[in-house]
Amino acid sequence: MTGKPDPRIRNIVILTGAGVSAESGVPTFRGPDGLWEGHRVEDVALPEAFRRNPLLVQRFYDERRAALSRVEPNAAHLALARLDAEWSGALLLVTQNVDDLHERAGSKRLLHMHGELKRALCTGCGAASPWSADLSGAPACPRCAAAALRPDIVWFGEMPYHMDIIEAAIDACDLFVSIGTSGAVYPAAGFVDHARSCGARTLELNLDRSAGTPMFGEVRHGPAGALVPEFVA
Ligand code: BV8
Repeated sequence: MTGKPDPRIRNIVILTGAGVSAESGVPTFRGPDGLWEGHRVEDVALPEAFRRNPLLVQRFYDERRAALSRVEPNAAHLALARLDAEWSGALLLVTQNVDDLHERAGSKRLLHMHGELKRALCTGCGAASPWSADLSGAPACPRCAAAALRPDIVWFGEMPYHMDIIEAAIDACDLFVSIGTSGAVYPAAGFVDHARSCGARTLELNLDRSAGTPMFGEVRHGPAGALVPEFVA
């Protein structure tokens, strides 16, 4: 991309999923040792689950937040950060991931559509605040002091963040790239269709076939740590 760019490509939208962080040692959701293997989605990633058993849900996210200090960005994150720094056209990196590896690699033009492990949300006043400690200790909201913090994570049935910005960027993009996602969760899984209807080229970089593969104009299978630096070069 940054070497011999195609003159027809100015505006790029990139969607990442758990597969982009897999080589950093962050478990995916639906893989052989996936996160959902250890937990039923219904028990940890639904507002009802949080209401029913807040401590179980807080601990599920506390464990994942604590694990962030033990992992590093991989070659895929670093290549995307280089593209961000060098690409003169429009570029938006939309991640479904709630880890902070894209930021730590240096990506700036980045949106977390499913929230972030390192942020908390107050169920009392709705304020979001940076958070890196355990939430299972029922800490108080820094703004309203209510003991009502939850992970700032978009659960099933909740509206993903930044959808207006994301949809406008896809409307205007010439290239839509999906990296490391199973295409199992909407609305993210529907972005490729939206991009195609706007005439964009579509490329999937994924370890193996996903639910979205048939919808992409071009598909490359392999580890993100190898495919993404190749794509960015
Ligand atoms: C909403 C919490 C509306 C964060 C998550 C339309 C049709 C059908 C269903 C729906 C629909 N619209 C809405 C729904 C319902 C639902 C949904 O999609 N259900 C599915 C299961 C059918 N969607 C929602 O509820 C969404 N909300 O639409 O709200 C609304 C409207 C009005 C008012 C209010 C609401 C909310 C979705 C967000 C849910 N939150 N998790 C967390 O805990 O982390 S979803 C969860 O799955 C994660 O966020 C994750 O990001 C997401 C997708 O998973 P992937 O990232 O793709 O990971 P996965 O393990 O599945 O796959 C990994 C891939 O990587 C694999 O393909 C693998 O091959 C590849 N890979 C592995 N290693 C590598 C690799 N690739 C490259 N290199 C490697 N090394």
